[in-house]
Amino acid sequence: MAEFFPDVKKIEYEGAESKNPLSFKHYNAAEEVEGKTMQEHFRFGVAYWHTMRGEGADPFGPGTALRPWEGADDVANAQNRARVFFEFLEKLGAPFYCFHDRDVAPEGESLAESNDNLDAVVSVLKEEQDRTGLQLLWGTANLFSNPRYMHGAATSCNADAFAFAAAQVKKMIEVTKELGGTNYVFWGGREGYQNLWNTDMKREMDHLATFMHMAIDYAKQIGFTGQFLFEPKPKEPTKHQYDFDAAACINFIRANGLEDHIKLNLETNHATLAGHTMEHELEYAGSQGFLGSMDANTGDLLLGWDTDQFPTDIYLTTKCMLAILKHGGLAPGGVNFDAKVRRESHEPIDLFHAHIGGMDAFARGLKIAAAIRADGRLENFVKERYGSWDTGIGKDIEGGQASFESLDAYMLDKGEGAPNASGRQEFLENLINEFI
Ligand code: XUL
Ligand code: CO
Repeated sequence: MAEFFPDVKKIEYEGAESKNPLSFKHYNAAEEVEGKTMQEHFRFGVAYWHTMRGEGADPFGPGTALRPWEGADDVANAQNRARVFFEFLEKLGAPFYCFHDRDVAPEGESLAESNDNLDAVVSVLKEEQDRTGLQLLWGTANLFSNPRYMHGAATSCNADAFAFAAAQVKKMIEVTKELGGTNYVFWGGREGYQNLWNTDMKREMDHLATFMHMAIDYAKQIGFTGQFLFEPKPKEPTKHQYDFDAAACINFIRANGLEDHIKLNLETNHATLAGHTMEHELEYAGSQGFLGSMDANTGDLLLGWDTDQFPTDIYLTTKCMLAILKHGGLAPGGVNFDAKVRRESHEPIDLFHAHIGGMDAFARGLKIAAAIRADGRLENFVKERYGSWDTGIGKDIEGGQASFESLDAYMLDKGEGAPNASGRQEFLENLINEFI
């Protein structure tokens, strides 16, 4: 088969001194950090929808991307595109990928035709996985592009839209199983509302819970053991998405008895749209036992939408990796680049620059986070800050040996509490800067 990136050889780790833009300066797949290789820490994934299907269109103009392998929107070209993708993955050295059903194969005139189209491309994906050893991190169904989902899918007012979505998810769970995917993602594309005048919120959310129980039952029935993941996002396309943020998702999961089956796939730009930082979302999910995987990207804080840019900010990746290491890592999840090159970066080579930059930024974040943890001053500071809970009255409260009455007696006797210590925020910010 002809090469589609003839000017690019396999991207190698060349070290921090290298000036070769097509090399890794920090991502060294085999290098061990805290007892695991970088490859095992990150489990980097490439998003098919952005990398292969993103053309750079925006509301003001059509796509600009030069993609010499593109042609008719038919199954033959979809199969060829899948082979191009694996050449890209192999040369980049990312071990995983992710896709929606409709990214890889054209939608047909009927559900049956769409399923046939999908099968025809999945057989190429399978062949390419077997040839290269590359793996599927997660599969998902596109329940938001087709006009039938204008009111949502599992939360639509139209029961047939729910039924169609169920059929699509059924098929994609089967496909994800066939390809050995380690996770399956539910991003609630249009699961939300624009206007409460026409919306029965309670009924819509109950339908979403019913949908998830059906998905879990079907996965069990066919023996799919991958992890189910919810991907929170607060807005866009709907004004108010039901999966707003980690806290809203976890509440929904627990309220509907889904906690043994669903974790979270957190995305940086979704966190910032929700008014949070990504480290907040990672920490919240991790502390509640729901950290599953991440969609790595970054937003532009001067714009108010999901710009899905590649992450290059070392502070951001350091904070992400501190949270991920603290909560025991992401596997079977991973770090999927849900990110796209800018409309102006329209040449195929830009796809390499973008992914190399993201992988290197995460590798630096990992090394910095590991150094901060090995140093121990940050951890000790936090431990000491909560020292009043390790002995005396604090220990009694945490141990369940206190009541309002006993605390009232304690304070009446003591008169006033112990003085507060400084939070030392600036001291700690300076401490982190020692490592960046
Ligand atoms: C949308 C988004 C999706 C999901 C998968 O903002 O992030 O691409 O990751 O459906
Ligand atoms: Co995403």
